[in-house]
Amino acid sequence: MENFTPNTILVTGGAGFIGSNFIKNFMDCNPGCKVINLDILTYAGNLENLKSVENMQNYRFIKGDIADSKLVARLLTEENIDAIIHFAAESHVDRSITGPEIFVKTNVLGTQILLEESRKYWNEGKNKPFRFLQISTDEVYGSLGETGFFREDTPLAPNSPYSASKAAADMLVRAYHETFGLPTLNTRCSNNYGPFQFPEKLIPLMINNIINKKPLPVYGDGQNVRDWLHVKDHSTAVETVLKKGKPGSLFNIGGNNEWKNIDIVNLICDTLDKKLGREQSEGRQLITLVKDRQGHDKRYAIDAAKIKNELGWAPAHKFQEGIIETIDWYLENQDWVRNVTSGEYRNYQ
Ligand code: NAD
Ligand code: TDX
Repeated sequence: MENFTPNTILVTGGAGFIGSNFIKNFMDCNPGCKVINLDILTYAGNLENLKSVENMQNYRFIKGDIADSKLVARLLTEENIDAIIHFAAESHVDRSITGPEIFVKTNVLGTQILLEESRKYWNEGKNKPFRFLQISTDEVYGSLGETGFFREDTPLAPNSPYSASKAAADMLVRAYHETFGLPTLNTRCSNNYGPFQFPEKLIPLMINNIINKKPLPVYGDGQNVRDWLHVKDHSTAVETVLKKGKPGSLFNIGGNNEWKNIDIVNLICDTLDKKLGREQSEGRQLITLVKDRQGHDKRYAIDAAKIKNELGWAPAHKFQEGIIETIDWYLENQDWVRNVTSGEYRNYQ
């Protein structure tokens, strides 16, 4: 199949963890493509993440809301956009339990507005080559038992307000393809790790707390399983789907890398004990089993055979190396961590 080669892409949520990693990797590999980054800069969006590209000719940042239909319509036309890569979302499960409304507003309504403006723009452009790529998550499938994997045909069974909002968005993407023929793509990735992840998520939270000798809150019995993928591998998978995926198709993305939460936390503790020259097991003594997350999914595991067989994508990062590099990145970027945990970064963006 012929590759889709965009000249200009609109990335939403490009100041967040995965979006910013994607933009940097994509611009490295596609120097001829212009990247427009639309991000409202919530607590999770940080322009510090994009320092290395901010002055490049082929990069433009716009502070704005994906739910602002006029702004989206203007950007699509003004920049002659060929593809939208839609990362923008409220992304933290715990926040969706204490405050679900913004998840519906951003993840469902925001996605619908982007789809609607894309449809109008694509129709006006006499159906020029265009892609709408929805970045979704394995959490839409719900929870697995001890065995089995999520495949693309696994029924959706979201258990948190976050995953329900992502599932609703996926269904709208599907509907815009089926009803209007909009050339959509949809990816569902497993848990990402790597640099620039906000320290509310498991891995950066544990690293940060160990460094600062604070308790390590492990939910329930710590036996829940997640399938971890390096954020750079997620980026290459998204780029592959964008360029080679058939419109209307859906791809799972995963690293075949399952870990119990407690084993990851132990690994981070032991690694940091050595790196910080602390006594053996000093880190592990900080582990505190706390009340379980409500509706806590037991196990996620992705079957990524489709993207491998159809598009030839496979992860390049080995977890044992990627996690050490990630720990090193947090050790070397304590200013970044201090800024985001104090909220200071919000004063100058
Ligand atoms: P993140 O929370 O780090 O970043 C989200 C970004 O979206 C932020 O920069 C924020 O400012 C922006 N944003 C939020 N609301 C917006 C709005 N109304 N308009 C414009 N921008 C807005 O999230 P992340 O971890 O980078 O996740 C990115 C995407 O990938 C999400 O769609 C998420 O569901 C999906 N995903 C994440 C993971 C993971 O492990 N983190 C795994 C699979 C899929
Ligand atoms: O303090 C904690 N203690 C703990 O035990 C935190 C923050 C998490 N956990 C557990 C809950 C999960 O089983 O660790 C696991 C990972 O938690 P998160 O980092 O919050 O990720 P998760 O809930 O699995 O969701 C992530 O992966 C899928 C992302 O946040 C989503 O955006 C993505 O869609």
